[in-house]
Amino acid sequence: MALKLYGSAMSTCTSRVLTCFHEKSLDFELVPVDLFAGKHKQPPFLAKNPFGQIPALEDCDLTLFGKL
Ligand SMILES: N[C@@H](CCC(=O)N[C@@H](CS)C(=O)NCC(=O)O)C(=O)O
Repeated sequence: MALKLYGSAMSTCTSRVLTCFHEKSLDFELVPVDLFAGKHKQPPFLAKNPFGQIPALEDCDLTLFGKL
């Protein structure tokens, strides 16, 4: 499976991406990031998105993320 979405289904920003994936019938894995436990501000996630915000999207070697 190539697409990995790091985020939380409870986050609007993540849900927006999930909606697009479903609309396009893409095969993906949702990797949960626990905002309430502050996991988005810890090194493993900051390696995906240095801004510490969900979601982050990995497609093989490519990582995409946004910032408000
Ligand atoms: N422009 C970004 C914004 C991402 C964003 O604001 N994520 C929020 C959750 S919906 C977040 O990570 N908030 C926690 C924080 O900023 O510490 C996008 O749309 O992906």
